[in-house]
Amino acid sequence: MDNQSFENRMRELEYFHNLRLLPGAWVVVRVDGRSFSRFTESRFEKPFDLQFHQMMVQTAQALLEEMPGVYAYTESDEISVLFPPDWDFFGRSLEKIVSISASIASATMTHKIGSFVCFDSRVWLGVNAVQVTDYFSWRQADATRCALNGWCYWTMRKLGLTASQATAKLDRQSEAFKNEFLFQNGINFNDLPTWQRRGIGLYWENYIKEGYNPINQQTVTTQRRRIKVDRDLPMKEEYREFMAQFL
Ligand SMILES: Nc1nc2c(ncn2[C@@H]2O[C@H](COP(=O)(O)OP(=O)(O)O)[C@@H](O)[C@H]2O)c(=O)[nH]1
Ligand SMILES: [Mg+2]
Repeated sequence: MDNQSFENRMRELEYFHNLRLLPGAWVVVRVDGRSFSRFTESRFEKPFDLQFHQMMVQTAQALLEEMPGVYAYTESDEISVLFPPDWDFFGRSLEKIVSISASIASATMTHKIGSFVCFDSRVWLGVNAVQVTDYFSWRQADATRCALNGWCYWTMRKLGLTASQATAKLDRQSEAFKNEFLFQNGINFNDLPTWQRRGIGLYWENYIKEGYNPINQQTVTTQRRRIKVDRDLPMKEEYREFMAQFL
């Protein structure tokens, strides 16, 4: 067997390497922290820790810049990044996209948090703008549901219930029950910070940068791009309308 056929035979066994994302489809890459509850429980404020979420925002920013995407959304320990239909990162190779996104997220968060953490990554495909809007509404609804549940769970724990008692008490309970439980304990869910209830969005914005030209001693202005971190996202129908600017 010559070297070339040996080379080819070995390459053929990189079986999934030729998988490409559907041309012309919208792409969302979602990374999720692996077993984050294991270390967040002892190291961070519960149910929400501002510092932890600032590190998630920095990780989302790294993904938005490096890949590069048009919109990123983070809630809990996950980040979704949206890419347009003509996005051509590594020729839309699935293996490259999931491995590089997981690497960027893991490296950034490890650096920020100061201990080893990792993320998994997956790809979601949308064939039109409505599906993309549905996707982000879905993740936002998950954020709201988890925030309500998390606040109830940790309020119960602080009242002395064990993990299994609190879980059992919340099992299959309605939203109204959970809101009322919090209210009885001095927490108005709707008054909690917006970022906890709706998640955080990141997107590019243009701004005017002023400079000084020492040669002709004049002020010059240039248009630049930077990432805006939006901790005050709208919700439900308004969020769907807000998403239209990226689609
Ligand atoms: N203490 C704390 N934990 C958080 C915060 N945000 C997310 N988490 C944790 O991240 C977990 C995310 O859920 P999931 O991905 O299903 O859990 P995993 O499999 O352990 O990563 C939550 O259950 C929380 O334990 C936060 O602000 N504070
Ligand atoms: Mg996780």
